[in-house]
Amino acid sequence: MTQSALILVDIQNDFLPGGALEVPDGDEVILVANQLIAGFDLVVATQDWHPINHGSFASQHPGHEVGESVELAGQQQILWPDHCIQTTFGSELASELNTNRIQRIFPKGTDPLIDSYSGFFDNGHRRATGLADFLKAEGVRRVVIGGLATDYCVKFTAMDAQVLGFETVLVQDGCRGVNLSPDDTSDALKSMAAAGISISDSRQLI
Ligand code: VGL
Ligand code: ZN
Repeated sequence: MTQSALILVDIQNDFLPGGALEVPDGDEVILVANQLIAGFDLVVATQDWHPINHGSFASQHPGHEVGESVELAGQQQILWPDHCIQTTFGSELASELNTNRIQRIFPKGTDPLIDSYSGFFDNGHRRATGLADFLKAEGVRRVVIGGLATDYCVKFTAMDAQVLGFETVLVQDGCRGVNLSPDDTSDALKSMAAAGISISDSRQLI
């Protein structure tokens, strides 16, 4: 039997309504995640885990605003509000999420000089988080992905999973997008589908 893993991306307080980088209706992914969790032997999570001076924060770039793009250590970087600062409430996984069966949590975005949208690698693909090695060691061949946000961390995680050779399934109703531009989420879904990722629905998977 194909070993499947569920990857829950960044279901953290700061991405929920009222959080520092709120994703519209982001809280709606929690119920879907909890339903999915019950159906998987292997569940992992990623956690955006920034130091207080992270270079993706607009606060670190005087004269620049949230949503602008700047160069950060040689790479283009979109500026965000301060979010998911290590050990703060905003960085904690959502309290309503059933974390009992999450075997391992992979922190990312810890280097102040580079962001990490993907749960597998930083945005420069320089350093791995260990997620790929972990999944391979567990014999995983198929990954099912949900969480926040569809147009950033979910998309980059899914794209890397597909390139790494996992059969990759995106749970459309189990994720929500930031939509800095209104079409970002639908564009992200199109790019993922074009890359060979299956766009599915929790009802087909539970
Ligand atoms: C995310 C922007 C900045 C995400 C994380 O989880 O999608 N987006 N940091
Ligand atoms: Zn972040």
